[in-house]
Amino acid sequence: MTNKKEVYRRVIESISKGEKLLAVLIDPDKMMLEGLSDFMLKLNQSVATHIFVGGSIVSENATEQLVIEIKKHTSLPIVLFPGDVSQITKEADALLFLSLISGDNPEYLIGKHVQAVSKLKGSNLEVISTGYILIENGKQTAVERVTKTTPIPREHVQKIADTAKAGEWLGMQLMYLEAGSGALHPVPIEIISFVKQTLKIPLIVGGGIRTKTQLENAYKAGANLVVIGTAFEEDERFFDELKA
Ligand code: 1GP
Repeated sequence: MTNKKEVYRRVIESISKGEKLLAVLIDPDKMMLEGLSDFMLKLNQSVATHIFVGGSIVSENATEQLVIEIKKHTSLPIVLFPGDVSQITKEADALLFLSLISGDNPEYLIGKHVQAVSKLKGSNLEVISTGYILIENGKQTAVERVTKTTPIPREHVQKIADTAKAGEWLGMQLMYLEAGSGALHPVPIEIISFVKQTLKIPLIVGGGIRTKTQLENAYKAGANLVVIGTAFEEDERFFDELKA
């Protein structure tokens, strides 16, 4: 059965029209359900186009409960961005089926994926194969700790671009350049534009983006979709700043 939101097809369509996409990342471990309706009110009035749900360490069932609640407040597509198989829930619209291709931990290249299959079979979730590249940002991030992988140094631009291209040639549908949640430095614009030149698939960029200028710079450099979590978590007025 086709998922009615057709998330990937619409991403491609938006990009072909020159639109820039913004995903608000909601971490089930940090978002209190009591605060959700106010947060969603702001989100719905903002320029956000997608809601990503996920985190590095999330307690069992928290993701499903949160997605059910979010759905009551929005018609935006809800996309799982899971740190672990336990975060997969059929309540969402789509799933980023992430391969951590910057690292060499087989669990995050194929192991978790195999475990996920029994949860995905029979669900209506749209599965979107996504290459995930962790780039060093100045401090250790949760992804690094949890996955026990080393990010690619920022100065290894060619290696980052080659990793992205290899992912595309392996058939991945999206490529995600990640500095890590709460990163000190977002992915540098030079890296975004260099990677973008080599890729045909859409480019996602996230981690450490806290200002409208950083967001615009990421788009100018070639990001098709930007993911922001911490800046909204820390201050919901950031939703209004982006409109101004
Ligand atoms: C993390 O890229 C996302 O996986 C978003 O990062 O929380 O720093 O915005 P921030």
